[in-house]
Amino acid sequence: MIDVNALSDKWVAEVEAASDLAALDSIRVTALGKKGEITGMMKQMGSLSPEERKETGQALNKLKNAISDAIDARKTDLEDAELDARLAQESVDISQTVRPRRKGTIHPISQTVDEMIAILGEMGFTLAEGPEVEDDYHNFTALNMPADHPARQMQDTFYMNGHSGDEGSLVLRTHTSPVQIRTMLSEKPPIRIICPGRTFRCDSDATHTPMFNQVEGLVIGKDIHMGHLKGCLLDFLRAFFNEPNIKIQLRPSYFPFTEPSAEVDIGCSRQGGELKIGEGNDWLEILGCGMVNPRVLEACNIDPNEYQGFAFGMGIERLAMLKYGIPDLRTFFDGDVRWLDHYGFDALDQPSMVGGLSR
Ligand code: 2U9
Repeated sequence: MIDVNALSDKWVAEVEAASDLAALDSIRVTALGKKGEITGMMKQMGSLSPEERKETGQALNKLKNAISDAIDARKTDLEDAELDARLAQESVDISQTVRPRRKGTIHPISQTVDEMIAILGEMGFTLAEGPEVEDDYHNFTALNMPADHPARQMQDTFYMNGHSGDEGSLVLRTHTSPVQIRTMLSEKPPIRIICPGRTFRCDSDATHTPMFNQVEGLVIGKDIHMGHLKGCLLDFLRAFFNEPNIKIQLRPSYFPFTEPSAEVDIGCSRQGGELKIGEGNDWLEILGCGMVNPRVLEACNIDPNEYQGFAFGMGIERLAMLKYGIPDLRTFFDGDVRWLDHYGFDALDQPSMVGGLSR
């Protein structure tokens, strides 16, 4: 008679000692495979009497099940151990600090826009945005530049395919002013918005790039006058250059969308070829501004007898160059990582009026 318990103990001990999945499979084949020991014993049952066959069959089935169960249990253990080992080997220590040399930086344009938004936001302006592909009406006509106005030629416009000159035909916006037109058409005064964004002019030399960034501001309300405009710009420029005593002067100028119009200079010194903002007796042109032309208000269904407004516009690259001592405009668009390493900003250095504007 077969000693099931002894055989079971022998095979289960072998199974439990299997050190890996390959060894375990080899044990399975030796015991239960086609030519395996247990299979061989089953094959010999034909020579037994019916009673012996029944008893031996039951015993062998019990043995087979015991070995199979042991193999399954060991297989699960070995697979778990293998997975644990792989996970341990492939694990990444996410608590490891990033190597500073390989850190990305915030582009000076983004940083400067964020600073301007922080200052003007604190002063009560909200952000407005609009499309970079504009129609002729919002980019020109509504801004007091009808079809044959000479100022249109001065803007070096990129015309889109199929531009016909009528009000629906498309251009790349030459300024962010159409955003203000759209806001005035969709909202009632009082309005206090800033419009940062990309603008496009077909011009390329040492001081012009075909794409550049602007921030424009617009205030519409009752009894708004140039004193408000000058005070607003003075507060903004003092905060932006972190120079509480900065002086400004307004020189008469001309823009079709403002009347009167002015260019704004800030006080500076240019001793020994070095430019210093906020001191000295020289002047440096920094932005343009004016009172919104009544024709522009009328085009936006705002009664100029009831409401007035002021507007200003500035080039972001120019202000970033002055603030951060960046000598060449074209380097902003080169995408040179060495330049970004040098002039870029820490991602955590987010400008705010309480936390400071920049390092
Ligand atoms: C509306 C009405 C008036 C926006 C203005 C300027 C003056 C200006 C230039 C500065 C440097 C453009 O980037 S730059 O070349 N802009 O001088 N912009 S007033 O006046 C507006 C805008 C919108 C409805």
